[in-house]
Amino acid sequence: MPLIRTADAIRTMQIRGAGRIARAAAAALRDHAASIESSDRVSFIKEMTQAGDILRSTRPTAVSLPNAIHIVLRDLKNATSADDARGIITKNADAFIRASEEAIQTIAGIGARQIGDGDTILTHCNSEAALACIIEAKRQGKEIVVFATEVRPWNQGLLTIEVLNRHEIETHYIVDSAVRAFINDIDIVIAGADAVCSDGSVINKIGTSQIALSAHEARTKMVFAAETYKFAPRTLAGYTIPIEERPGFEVLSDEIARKYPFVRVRNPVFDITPAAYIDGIITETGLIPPSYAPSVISDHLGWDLSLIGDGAF
Ligand code: RUB
Repeated sequence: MPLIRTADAIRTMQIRGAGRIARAAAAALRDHAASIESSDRVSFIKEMTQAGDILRSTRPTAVSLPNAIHIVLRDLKNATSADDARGIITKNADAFIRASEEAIQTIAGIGARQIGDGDTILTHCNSEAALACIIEAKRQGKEIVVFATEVRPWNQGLLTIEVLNRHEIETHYIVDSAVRAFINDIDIVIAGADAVCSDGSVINKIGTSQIALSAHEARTKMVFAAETYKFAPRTLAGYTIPIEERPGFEVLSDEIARKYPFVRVRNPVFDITPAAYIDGIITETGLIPPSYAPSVISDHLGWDLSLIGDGAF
């Protein structure tokens, strides 16, 4: 898919979910690099940097997106020619996509061990990492039941129940506000992540933090499934992650909204679950407590404060 079309598809949420967004961006950069005719090294690198900026500006919250762009473009300064730079991008993009898919498989194995035979699991939004854990538990022969939320206003829960149904997993579909009514029936909550911050908090689909609060109150285990490219280096330097707020018409049609000129719809699409409400984060490097987030950023991803400037992410 051409770069501009990928950027549009991410912006309009035809491509959505932090992992899929990251892989689509990596593939778009690789394909864009192949399509550039210039043989001039400097203009090639300039054009690829602009391409990265276009993709980065599509959605602000999922850190997997800037992380993927950084990984694909990071070695360009060492390129000796435009052809060399193209080769580096292809290699980095393919390696990132492969590593992302492998990470989800590893997470599935670790996450499935968190799920007991006979367990009832709650999941929110549509996370391929969280679903991979549930599907793997089912594959291992565990008898499981899943509660899946509706996820207003985009109804990503419909995508989730399609996947669960395809894997013949018994599922209860509930409105978001019914979570607390059912929380005592739940053994474990498994959600995905758009960003993991250095203080161990996790940013995910709006409503996740309310679920975490309910789970905490009910002493129900709450874990997140997150590949390490969802950890946010900038948060180590004190930067915060912007929470995307989408247009009001996604919640209330313009036709109704026009009748109420004093009413303003607010539509933040992510929220922050504090570390205190998180029992564990399942990554491809293992099941870790939220307090390990800084070490994932510095030891595993290789970031330190000197590398995190205003120009970085
Ligand atoms: C998707 C969402 C998902 C995370 C993790 O939000 O919040 O839970 O991105 O997903 P949106 P995954 O639909 O607004 O993109 O595990 O697939 O990366």
